Amino acid sequence: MKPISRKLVVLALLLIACKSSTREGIGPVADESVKVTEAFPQLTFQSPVDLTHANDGSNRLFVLEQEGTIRVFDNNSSTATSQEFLNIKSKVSYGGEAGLLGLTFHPDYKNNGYFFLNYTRKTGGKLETAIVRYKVSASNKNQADAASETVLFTFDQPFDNHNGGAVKFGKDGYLYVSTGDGGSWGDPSNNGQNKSAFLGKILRVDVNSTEKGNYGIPKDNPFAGNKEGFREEIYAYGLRNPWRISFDDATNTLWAGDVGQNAREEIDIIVKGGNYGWRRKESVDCYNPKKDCGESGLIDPVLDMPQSKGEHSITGGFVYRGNNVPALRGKYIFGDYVSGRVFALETKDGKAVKNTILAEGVGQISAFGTDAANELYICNHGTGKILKLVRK
Ligand SMILES: [Ca+2]
Ligand SMILES: [Ca+2]
Repeated sequence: MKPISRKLVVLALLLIACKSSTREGIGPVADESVKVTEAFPQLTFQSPVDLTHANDGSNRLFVLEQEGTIRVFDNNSSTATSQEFLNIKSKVSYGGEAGLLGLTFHPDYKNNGYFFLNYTRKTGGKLETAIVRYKVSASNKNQADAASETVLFTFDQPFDNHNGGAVKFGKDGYLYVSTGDGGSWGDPSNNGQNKSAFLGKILRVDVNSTEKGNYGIPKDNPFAGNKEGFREEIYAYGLRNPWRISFDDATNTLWAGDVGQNAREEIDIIVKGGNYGWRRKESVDCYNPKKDCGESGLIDPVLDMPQSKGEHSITGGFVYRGNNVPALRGKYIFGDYVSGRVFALETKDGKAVKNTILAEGVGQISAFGTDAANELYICNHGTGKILKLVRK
């Protein structure tokens, strides 16, 4: 064989390899420029599942403990103590994937003191998700008024697992809520595709309206005013367990990590009215039915991750818009609860172009969160430590 034709053979083999690797997802490749370190070495939390700030200029952080407490502390690496902001353990049904799962502050928290929670509880012996509003104490900014609970809405949870759990405000001022498919295995009731169910969805409501009691339906929700019995709260559907979601305000993009069944994990960009496939598809594969699952109209993930590479429970993160680690700016930083890896996903026009492993052995990554300066933090569910990415 002449050298030139040998080169062509190598090139052809490379092209075949690239083509098949597309089926196996993008990358990932390693990055050696950053490392994970403890953000608040003196603080330890009990099963942290969310971290956020109040956008009130106070430079405090709030950490959600799954059993039913919110703790508040000064955002300073030398902080030695945190205070209990709210304790609703007596209301919360806790264990496995259930508990106090999501916290977000009203965009006008500074003036109205409102914040919102997503938690599981038992009413009449039956598990349900409650989306509620609380208010800060009038006299102590580090203490919520425990008697101020106002229920926006609730919906049944047929099984303990797949409760979704996130609550986030968009730039439109509406509250977005992620719900899981209700649980068990394989979405037995097909909740993801059932537009009459709250389960397996991203919901969107107007917390400043009283049209439905303590909230309203944005007029441009996909099923607002429908006569077919569809839930008017639905913003997008066909999700399995979008445990963590986030907004990238710079591009007004809603990101979700949707936890897979037993073959594939996925990262989605959520658009209004979108159908993300579950249970017809698990990420890029037909799931139920196993073939001819009616793929037209279903939105595939931005990033597909086969579980064979080690990821088994994806934890959605944030597009990094902070200053401390310039190399990460504009990249979607996310992780996996089981593999303990942290990734940086680069996209162009809504398509994945590169996925990088930033760190390994980070532990049980339950959530990512940001402070008022858009710096990023990682919750380690197992050790209770809050971590951050820094330049090496
Ligand atoms: Ca459930
Ligand atoms: Ca999907």
